[in-house]
Amino acid sequence: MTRRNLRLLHTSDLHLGARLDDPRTGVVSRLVKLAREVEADGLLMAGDIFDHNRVKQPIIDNVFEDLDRAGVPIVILPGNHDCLIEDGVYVRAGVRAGERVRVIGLEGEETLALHDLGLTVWGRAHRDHKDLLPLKDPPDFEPNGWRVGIAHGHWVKTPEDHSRSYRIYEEDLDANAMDYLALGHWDLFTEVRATGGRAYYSGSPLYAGTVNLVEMDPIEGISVRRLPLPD
Ligand SMILES: [Mn+2]
Repeated sequence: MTRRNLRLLHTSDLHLGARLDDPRTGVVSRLVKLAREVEADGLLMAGDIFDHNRVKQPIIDNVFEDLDRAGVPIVILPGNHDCLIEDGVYVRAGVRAGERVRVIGLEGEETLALHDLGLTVWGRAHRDHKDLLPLKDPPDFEPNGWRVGIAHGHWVKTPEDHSRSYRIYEEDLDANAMDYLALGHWDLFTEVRATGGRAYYSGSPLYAGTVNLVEMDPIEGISVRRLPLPD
């Protein structure tokens, strides 16, 4: 795969279905509108897109229909709230590999090759409510093309953080030779120090008010900007 200019949107933690009276799915159509406005090549969704796995079927169906309207590849990583359990949201969404909206881990895979974009995406889905180290032991990536990681977990910054679940350690960040690491689990936008590439939490659009626009240029490198969602 060869590297070409790419524009990716990165978001996480929409927590759709958190309230029975308001599933908040309007944020999905605004996301799709933004993807069209900025002519994004793809969308990365780094976990907790749904608040829980008992979300009603019509809400799930609407969300996936809306996402499909973006007209570009979308990669979803199941988080701790929307983990990949049997009868969970993603199993009930009936998403199959090869379609436009893809869920990492649904067929056991951790790596998705998006050949049209010259992009490999790696991520480890939460499969249950147990603890998980989202960035431990990454695979060998293809030598060519863009390498993007997607992870849902807690960046360990201080000794207190060692008691948290889903820990992302400094050494995991350093060991991952990725061009961009799309993180989820935190509600606020955060730039994470990493030596190998660029790592960011997008934050939840509900709290951060923005999503990340990741511009990947084979000559200029990676740049990240925050964009507000359109009305
Ligand atoms: Mn989470």
